[in-house]
Amino acid sequence: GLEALQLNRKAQEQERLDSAQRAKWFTHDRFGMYIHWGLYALGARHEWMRSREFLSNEQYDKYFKHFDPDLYDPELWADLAAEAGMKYMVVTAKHHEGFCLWDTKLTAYNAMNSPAKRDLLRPMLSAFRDRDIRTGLYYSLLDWHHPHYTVDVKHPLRYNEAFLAQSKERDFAQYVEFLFGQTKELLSEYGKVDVLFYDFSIAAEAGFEGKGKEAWQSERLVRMIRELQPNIMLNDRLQIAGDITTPEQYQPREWIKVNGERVVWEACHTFSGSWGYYRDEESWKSIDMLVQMMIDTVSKGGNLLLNVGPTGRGEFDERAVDRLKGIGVWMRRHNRSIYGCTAAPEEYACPQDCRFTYNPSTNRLYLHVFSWPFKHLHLYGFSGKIAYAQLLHDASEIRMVQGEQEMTMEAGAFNEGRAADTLTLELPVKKPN
Ligand code: FHN
Repeated sequence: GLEALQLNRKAQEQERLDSAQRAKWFTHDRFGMYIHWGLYALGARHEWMRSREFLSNEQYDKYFKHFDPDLYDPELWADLAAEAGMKYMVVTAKHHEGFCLWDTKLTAYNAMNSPAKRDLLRPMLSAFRDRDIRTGLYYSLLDWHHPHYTVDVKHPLRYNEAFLAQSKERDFAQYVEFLFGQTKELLSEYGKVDVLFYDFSIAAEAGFEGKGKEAWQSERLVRMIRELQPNIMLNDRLQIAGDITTPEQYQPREWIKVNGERVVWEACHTFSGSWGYYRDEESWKSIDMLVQMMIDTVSKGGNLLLNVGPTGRGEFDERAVDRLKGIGVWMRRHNRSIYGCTAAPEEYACPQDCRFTYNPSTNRLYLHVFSWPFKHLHLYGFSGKIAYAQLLHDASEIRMVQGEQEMTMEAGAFNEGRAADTLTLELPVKKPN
């Protein structure tokens, strides 16, 4: 009755406060490394290759039998993430293929039984933690290898009559218990996990009994997660409210709202279009585009999780290394316009081809000029306080014309980035938070 409703509303309000508290480091750090690594890296042609090519367990088994990442060096991976200015990481402990990077007791389909013969996850988490990079785990709800996972509309053998005939006795509830058990392993035996990224629940839409959260018993799963790691940042793909809203490979036009409220959100993107290593993929984003994507994300109050797909031998390929280092060149000069920053106060209308990021604690507004190298950039369109600002390329001065108040510019604030010239301005007045 009414009392239950009030209790529920109180519990929801408390959860909202808890979630905001959990998110403090996340919305400060802004920039993370996504890592997609599994047997598909040996196939070198996208992490969905098994589904796209309808490969049977036997056909796919050769990747398991030959997965020996002899050049794997997680210390180097963590160094590259640190150099790029990444403050957290999320790695695929298990992707759709079902292969597990860690020494799981719940399936033999794991790195211990491949030629790798070792737990690949544990040294990775410690290498990143040693560099003060927070650690997150991606776990796929889909599982193309598990004998009791449903044969959904994307399963590699969805058109294989013989396979379908023998798969009638699958018992999805047993798969869900497996999923609970593996989550328990990962959240009990691998130290403090800062992010848990479940990935999408197609089984429910495949005509499977129960829809979304019922199929996964998501409410019960989240209760277990919160008991094991109360402060973990949970994404929204269990189809119940999580701490992070996660658009995929697109840039929203503005700060994402749910029920009219701005939410904690994170865009995830690839360098090349493929999450898993894809040797022949050519559509690699430039450093400039990647930096501008990060600025655009923060200018809308979001985080960027940028993905690397290591090779089957355990290396970041040189195209990925090039981008990480290039982003690091810009971040070394301008990370103060990313860390601790968010969207600018709404009364500041950002001029065309620019972005604002804003640090509420220092009251600094960062003007990112994507359309440089115009010599004298006339910034129109500032609303309210500043009508017009003229930037001189050598940034020797910034002059305000018709502005009611003078903006001051930090010394050395304006230096050559590679992808976006960023001007640090001190707002004349402290904005109310
Ligand atoms: O199917 C997956 C895909 O392989 C990749 O893991 C991305 C990254 O978040 N998530 C799913 C596609 O939405």
